[in-house]
Amino acid sequence: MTDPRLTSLQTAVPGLLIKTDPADLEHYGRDWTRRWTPAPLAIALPGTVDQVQAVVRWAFEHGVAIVPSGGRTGLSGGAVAAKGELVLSLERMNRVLGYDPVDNHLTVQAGTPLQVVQEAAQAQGLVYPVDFGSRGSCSIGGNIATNAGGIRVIRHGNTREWIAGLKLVTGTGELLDLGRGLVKNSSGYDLRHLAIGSEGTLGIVVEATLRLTQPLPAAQTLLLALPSFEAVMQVFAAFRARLDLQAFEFLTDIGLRHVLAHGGINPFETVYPYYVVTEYDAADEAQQAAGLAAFEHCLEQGWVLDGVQAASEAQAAQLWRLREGITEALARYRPYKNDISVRISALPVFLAKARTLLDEAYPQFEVVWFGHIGDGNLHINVLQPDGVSDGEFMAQCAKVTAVLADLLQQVGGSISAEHGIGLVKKDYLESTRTAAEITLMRGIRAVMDPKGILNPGKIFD
Ligand code: 2HG
Ligand code: ZN
Repeated sequence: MTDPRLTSLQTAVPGLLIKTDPADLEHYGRDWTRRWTPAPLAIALPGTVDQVQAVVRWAFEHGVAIVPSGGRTGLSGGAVAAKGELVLSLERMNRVLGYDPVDNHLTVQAGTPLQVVQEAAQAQGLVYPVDFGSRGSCSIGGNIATNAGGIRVIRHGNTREWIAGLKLVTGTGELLDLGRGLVKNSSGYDLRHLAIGSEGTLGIVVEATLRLTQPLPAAQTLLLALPSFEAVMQVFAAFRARLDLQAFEFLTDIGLRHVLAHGGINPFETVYPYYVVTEYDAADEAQQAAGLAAFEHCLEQGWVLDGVQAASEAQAAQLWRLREGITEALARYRPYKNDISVRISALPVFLAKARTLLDEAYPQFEVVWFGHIGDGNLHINVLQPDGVSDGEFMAQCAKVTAVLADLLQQVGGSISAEHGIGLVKKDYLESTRTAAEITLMRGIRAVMDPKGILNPGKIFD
C-alpha cells in the first residue's frame, strides 16, 4: 500500500479493510458493461455504518472521488471506477438486521443480495416482490440506487414502491434516516425518493427498510409463439382484460436462438418470430378456465400460433430461463444496450419506427429485442460482431443512439427505463429531461454532495 492517500485513509479509519491487489482492482472496478478499463485507487470494504461515514469524511477532506459499489451487475456503467476513484464496496455489510411482524418490514444492510432479501421475506411467509434475473448477485443497495424494475413491475411496481425507509450517507459523511418506516409522513420533501434512483450521486445507501407483502396467488406460466409485434400487443390487451397478470415479457427468435446456444430447452419444433412468457393468477378453477379461454381466443384470432403451459414449477423455471437467460447468453458479445421506456400505448409506433431506423443504421449488426411489454420497457441489445473494433462499434452505436434518443423525445419516452444513466447514457440525458430539470438535479446534487465526490461523471458531468 504505497500510495500516501491510502496510508492516510487507513489512519483516518482504523480497522478499515482496504484491497489493492491488481485482481481486486479489476474485479471491483467494473460492472457488467465491460467497456471501461477498471482503474480504481483502491477498494474500501467497510463493515459498519460508522466506517462508511468515516471513509466519506476522509474523502471529503482530501477531495477523493468515491464509487459506491454493490453487486456490480449494472448495465450502464454506474459502478465503474476507471479514473482512480476509491471504490466503496458494501459487500461486507450484507446482513438481515430484523423483521417487524406488525409493520411487515424487513430491515437489511445495503450489501444484502436481492435473493437473500427474498428468502428472508419467505421465511416470514411473505414476499419482497421485486425480482429479476441477477437476483443472486445484485445487492439491495444497488437496486435502490437505480430504482431497479424487473419482471414483476407490471404487478408490483419498481423498487421505489417497496422502500419504507433508508439510511443514507451524504457527500459530507452525514447519516440521514429517511422515511423511518412511516406509512404516512407529510412533513416536507421526501428525501428518500430523491435518493432512490440517484445512482450513488446523492448519497450512499447503507441500510434499507423494505415493505413485504402477501405471496401472490398460484400462477400459471405460459410460453406463447406469435407472428408479429402487433400480435404481441393484441395478446397483451386480451390477457390484461381477462386475467390478473403477474408478468408479461417478450423476446424474438434471435434472443431465443442465443439462449438456446447457451443452454436451454426449446419446447417448440418450429421457429417463430416472437415469443411471450406470461404468468397470471391461476389459484382456482375459474382463474384457470379464464386463462385457457384467453389463450383460445388469441389462437382463434391468429395472434397466437402455438403455446406451452408449464405443468410444474420445474417446467415454469425452464420457460422463464428462455427469457431471463438472454443477458447472460449475450454477454460474450459485450452488447451495446438500450433500455428504453415509452407509454405502453406508444410501443407499436415506437417499435416500428425504431426498427426501420436500426435496420438502416446497423445492417451489419445483430440487434436483439426483448423486454417488459407490460411496462412499455424494451431492451435493445446491439451485438458487436467479430472483427469490428471497440472504437468503431461504439462510434456507430453512439450515432444511432442519438437518433433513437430523438425518436424517444418525439414520443415522450425515456432513454433509460430501469438500468440508469450511468456512463453509457449520460450524453442522451437531455432527450428525456428538460434543461430546467437537469439544472435542478445539479443543484440538488451540489447540496447533498457539495464537493462532487460521490460517483462523479455518472448521470451527468
Ligand atoms: C432484463 O430485463 C434486464 O433481463 C437486462 O433488464 C436487460 O440485458 C439487458 O439489456
Ligand atoms: Zn429489464
